Amino acid sequence: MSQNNIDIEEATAVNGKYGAEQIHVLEGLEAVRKRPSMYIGSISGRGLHHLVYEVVDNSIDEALAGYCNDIAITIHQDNSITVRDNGRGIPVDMMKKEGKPAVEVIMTVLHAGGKFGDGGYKVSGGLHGVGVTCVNALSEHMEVEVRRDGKTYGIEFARGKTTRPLYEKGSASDTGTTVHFKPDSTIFTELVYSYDILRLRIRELAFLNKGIKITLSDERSGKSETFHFEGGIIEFVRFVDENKDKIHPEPIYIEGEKDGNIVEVAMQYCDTYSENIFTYVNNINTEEGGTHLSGFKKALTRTINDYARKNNLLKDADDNLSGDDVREGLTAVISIKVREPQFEGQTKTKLGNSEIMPIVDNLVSEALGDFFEETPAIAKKIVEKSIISARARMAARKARELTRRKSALEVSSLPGKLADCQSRDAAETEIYLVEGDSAGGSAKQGRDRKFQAILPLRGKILNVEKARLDKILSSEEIRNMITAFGCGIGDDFDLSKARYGKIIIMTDADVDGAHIRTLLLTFFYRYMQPLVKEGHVFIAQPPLYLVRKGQKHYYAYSDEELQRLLDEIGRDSNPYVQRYKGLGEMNPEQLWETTMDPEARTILQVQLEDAAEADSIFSILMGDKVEPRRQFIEDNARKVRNLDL
Ligand code: 0RA
Repeated sequence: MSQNNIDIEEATAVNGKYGAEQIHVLEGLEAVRKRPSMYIGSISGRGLHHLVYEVVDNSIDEALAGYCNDIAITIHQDNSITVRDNGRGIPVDMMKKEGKPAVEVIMTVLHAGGKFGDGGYKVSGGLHGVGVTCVNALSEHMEVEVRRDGKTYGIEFARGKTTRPLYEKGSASDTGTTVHFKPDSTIFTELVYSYDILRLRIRELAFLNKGIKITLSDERSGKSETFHFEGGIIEFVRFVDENKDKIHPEPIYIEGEKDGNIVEVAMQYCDTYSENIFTYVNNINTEEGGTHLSGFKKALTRTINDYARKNNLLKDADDNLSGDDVREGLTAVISIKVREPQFEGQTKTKLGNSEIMPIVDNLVSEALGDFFEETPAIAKKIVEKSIISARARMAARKARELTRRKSALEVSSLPGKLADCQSRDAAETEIYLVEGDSAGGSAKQGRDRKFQAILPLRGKILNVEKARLDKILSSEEIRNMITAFGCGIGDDFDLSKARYGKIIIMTDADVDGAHIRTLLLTFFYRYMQPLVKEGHVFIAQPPLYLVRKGQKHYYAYSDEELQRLLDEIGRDSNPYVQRYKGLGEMNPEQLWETTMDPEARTILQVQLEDAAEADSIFSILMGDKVEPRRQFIEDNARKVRNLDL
């Protein structure tokens, strides 16, 4: 209490006119509770997990300021969360104007955090950077423990309101902050934390902020992992490329600072065909790119062309290598820290600051130019790979122009195998990609032709992970999909042209079906990524069993459901159980009522939680190396039915 007594007179003095301020504070918290989605994006699982990120971001800020290197996150049995750090501890001294300790103001006044900041690279410039105050407002209960000046302090809140003012708990041998909160069950529709979702973001933060040790523990399962990367984004790139064959052994690393902007790039070329650039601003994934990405691309294209010309690897008569050519097989992580980021774009994940483009461009050109001069053997390999890519691209362009010219025409150019729907409103239309012609036939008869289109696929489609665009475009199954979807492919992809709102993969519930599904997902992920990112791709869930009893019939979609069903209808009556081996065993009516009727069916939406993780999974599943694939399948064998990307 001693600390709090200092300003007691002041506090009482201002308390009179304090009524108004106090009301203002409560209004702020009320606003958050009334419209939580405006502050944390959603009240579903996404928002629930976002609460943790908000709290962790504060500890990361403290680490970026150089005062903290150890953060521990714990999921408790009751799905409450503790975040503990070894920073300076939130200040507890009395604030004269507010008449309250700083920690209480920070936790209860919206945007108060900024006042205390020392001009660091606040993550709070970001998507929902509304800080820990919102987490407090949306928690049934929150306790903050501060270790500072040899003492431990505590303060408690419920739904954002102080329930126990700051008190002294005892002594402290270190400094730091511990925040414990339980999300409000009257606000959130989902209350169970996913270890795997938190893990992805925490690992990402550990990659992006080298040297910080971040531990995630789950008391529900006993699981615990520590992420700590001295190499930072170099290790990030190594991780993404873990199962690929590299063109050069070590990632190229570029680091620099200009006008207070910190730029870090790690990049590596592999013997693959896709391009993977992950960009971050103040630890926020800038999915829509922006000026930092543009600066990087400009620098890369120019530096490689300059080197190729200077060393006669490109002749006078040759065209310049294009951006796509020099990025084939490239994995890169660009992470920059900017004091006042401006975020633009549809999802506010595009960096708008124009001053950043030349900064990244100059830094990368210079560093990469030096690297090429110092390691000509690697430079030559990269140029040669780009030249091969340019040749393949030329061939692909011809094939693609054919496809595009065809798709420009109307119905007549649509694939013969496609049974199109009547509606042209993508908000209601869906296309089923069906394994095999016979199931395709049933689906065509069973569907609602008003809004459901059917495209049967014959057998396995081409593995796009192992082929270049020209070869990919020579595959008939793939061309059929491109024409049917109508939105192009790769750099030409345009989601607004999509002819269907939902793409539904319907394969048999067996190994071949799973393989076809993964092949399709790989193709969509690599060449039609917005389809996946914006949630347009779904997986149909056909039943596994048919159960007949007398005149009645039932379906079961899993083994557990079958057991439950049999318990319900009584086993002694000897119901007839049929296990479906494939979609082909269902007649059109059955297929409609179990798998295609929007009123009755379940479909799984494919979600992309983390692009780096997805890239790694696809290169494991579809790449050249057999051992990691075997290992992955073994590790995930039980999860396969719900493969999230
Ligand atoms: C305001 C000012 C200072 C530190 C913090 C806030 C702070 C906040 C959080 C939230 C979680 N962990 C945190 N650690 C620190 C600076 C304090 C000083 O100048 O000593």
